[in-house]
Amino acid sequence: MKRRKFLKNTSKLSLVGLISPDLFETKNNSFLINNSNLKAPISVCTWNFSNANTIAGSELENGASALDGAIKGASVEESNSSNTTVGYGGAPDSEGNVSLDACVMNHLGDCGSVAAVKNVRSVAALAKDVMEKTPHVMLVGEGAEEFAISQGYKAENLLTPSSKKQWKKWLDKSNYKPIINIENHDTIGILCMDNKGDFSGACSTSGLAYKMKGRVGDSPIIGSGLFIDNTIGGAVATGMGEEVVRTVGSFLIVELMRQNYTPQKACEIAIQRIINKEKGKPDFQVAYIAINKIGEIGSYSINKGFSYCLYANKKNKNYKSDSYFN
Ligand code: SD4
Repeated sequence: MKRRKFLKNTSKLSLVGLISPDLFETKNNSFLINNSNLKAPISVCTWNFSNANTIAGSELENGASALDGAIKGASVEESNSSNTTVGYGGAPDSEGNVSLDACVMNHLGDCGSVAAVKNVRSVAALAKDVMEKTPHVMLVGEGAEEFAISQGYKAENLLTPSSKKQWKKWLDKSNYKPIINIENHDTIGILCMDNKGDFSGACSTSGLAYKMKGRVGDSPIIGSGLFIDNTIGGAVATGMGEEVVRTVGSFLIVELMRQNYTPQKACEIAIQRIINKEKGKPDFQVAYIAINKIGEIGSYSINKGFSYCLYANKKNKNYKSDSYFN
């Protein structure tokens, strides 16, 4: 309650100019304070993953920690073979091998990450194991796979017949070109606030379809694909990972929220950073979602077509995100 009051008061300070809006000019130059009525637990995730987000939300209702809720939600998409951007059924690299990236971060600021992992679908859980059972933050490739097997994860071929067929079709032209919101979308980034008001998040992906062998995007990079600060909130990214890494997007959003920007405004500023580098309309998509300590939600993308799910007050709903270009 005290913190809530503090945030409201400092929001007013930012409106009277302690934080200069000119520093962060964006398309919608608004300082809307979206006072939230949302109460913990809350789960918010990228895209229309209603099932994943509802399962995460129900876990939280049943007393799961924010970290376990986020991993449970991510695992739904990791096992959804029709999602070709996450886990089992993910689109392969240009050589036909599915390789996965994921990370998690908890309320203590601890984090774990895995990248370029083949043959193991539950990479968000694996990232948690890296965080909890090793002295390290990140394991990649063979080392991550060996660690997974030592922890009892099942080794399996992640390339489904349908993903193989699509890849073979792509091979005919083998022209690497991301298509906004068609191919290369559907990474799950999920932010949870548990009954205690603590935050955690997870991000899980197979990356860009037909990427170069060994390519790693933003999703396993702490601060780019995901960042949590329990005193502030959290943010996650989806879309063209290279652009997110170049601007350290999720960390940027959390730091802006620390300066008392709303999650919405912080997401807009982070997208604006990417836009500023581009001449003309980018032919790729990047989208962010964010949440702060008082349950305010933000979401913004470069191009239209992005949506997110919010589970709160025991209900899950999909919301269309605002975008820079309409
Ligand atoms: C990546 N950001 O590897 C991921 C791809 C993605 O929805 O988010 N797709 O660049």
